[in-house]
Amino acid sequence: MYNPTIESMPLDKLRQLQSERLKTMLQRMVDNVPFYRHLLREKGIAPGDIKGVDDLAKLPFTKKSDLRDHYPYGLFANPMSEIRRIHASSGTTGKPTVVGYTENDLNIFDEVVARSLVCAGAKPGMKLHNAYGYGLFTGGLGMHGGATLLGMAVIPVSGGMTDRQLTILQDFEPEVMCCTPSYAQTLAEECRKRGIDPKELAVKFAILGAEPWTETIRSQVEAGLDVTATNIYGLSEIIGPGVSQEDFQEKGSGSYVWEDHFFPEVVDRDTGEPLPYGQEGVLVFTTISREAFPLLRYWTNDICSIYYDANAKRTHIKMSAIKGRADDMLIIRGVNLFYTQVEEIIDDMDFLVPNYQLIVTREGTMDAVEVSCEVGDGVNHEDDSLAQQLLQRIKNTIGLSMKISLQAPGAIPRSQGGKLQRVVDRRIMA
Ligand code: DLL
Repeated sequence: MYNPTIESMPLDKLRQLQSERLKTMLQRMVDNVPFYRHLLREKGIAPGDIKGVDDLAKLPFTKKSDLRDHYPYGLFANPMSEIRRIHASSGTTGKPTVVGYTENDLNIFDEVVARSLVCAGAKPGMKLHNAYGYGLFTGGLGMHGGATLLGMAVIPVSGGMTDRQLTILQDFEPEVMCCTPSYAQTLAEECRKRGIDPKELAVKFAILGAEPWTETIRSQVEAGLDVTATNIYGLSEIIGPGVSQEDFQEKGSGSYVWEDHFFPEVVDRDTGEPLPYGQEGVLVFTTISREAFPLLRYWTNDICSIYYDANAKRTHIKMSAIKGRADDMLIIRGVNLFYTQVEEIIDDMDFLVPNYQLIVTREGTMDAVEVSCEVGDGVNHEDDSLAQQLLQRIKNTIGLSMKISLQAPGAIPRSQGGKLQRVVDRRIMA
């Protein structure tokens, strides 16, 4: 553990700490952020009405549209003279979401990333191959700061330039690497193509996040790079990477949410009502200790569940892997569809590998999905019986008929360093 006092704090103490932090934050919001001052006044809520985190459900949500409406700095709670860094996440449409950090916020960012690194298997003295993009994206600089605080030597490779990444992995001998899971797939595949024996690489741990991924991708990356791969989750609005992290010795049981800083709730996608632990819904965060960019019940749009794990080393709550984003959910002939549902089926079929795309088109008034997926080495992609098997399985499991187009190995675009687009939406063009 990086900070045992906090990471294994008894739950009643943790609730007290969270409640104190929430009350302080609410007062700061009302004092310094006109948007929240008006919002709470409109709802008839004074900061004093909120006694602690148990009262959170009385408070309104903050949505991405609120951030856009106050672009770029309208929700900052500190004057610019106290801001030390600005990051932004590029939306698929329109202006980016801009977030600010005070010095104290950056210290918290470093600490939660340092905790996450230890959770993933990293130790002081190790080298981190950091292949998250450096720049406005929080991944590169976020991991960098945490690793520096932990006492690691950071190799700031950033994303892309796969040849150079492989040379660095071979020659600089980093024990830990971090990048998106789809880019880790690319690196694993390139090692195989070039005859690089992963056992000869020093790298032991891979910290993967910034996009949804599945157990099959984990197996593929772990075998292809000879690493233990864990999940890191985060979003720029809340801080960046390091909102939650999976422990390398508790793989598959979910990721610890650093809830002394980021208070999580899971709510019903339609009604906004908080859901019981273990039930899947929209993940919502309240940033109880952020200074420059405090957010009340921020609607992340990410779909998962949260739960306490009695067998866990730490006391903090865990979250399941993200199934998808509510705004990425496709509604095809009335059926809700996340691309990860198709991925799970692909994972289950021996003759396929999880290199795939879903292509959404409109035929007349109906939306249709084509699954374009690679077959494994040595499998004939033109064998129609294989396409039929996949079609049938999707029909039986999801209840939808999809066009299947099996591809030869290597045909589907790979991640060139960043997040990979799994869904190609051609409806707008149609
Ligand atoms: O992706 C921060 C990050 C950097 C996380 C590096 C992990 C590693 P944004 O660009 O603001 O920030 O995108 C945030 O990415 O709301 C999720 O939809 C998705 N996401 C992030 N981590 C995961 C993950 C960074 N582990 C959005 N699994 C979030 C699934 C993830 N989705």
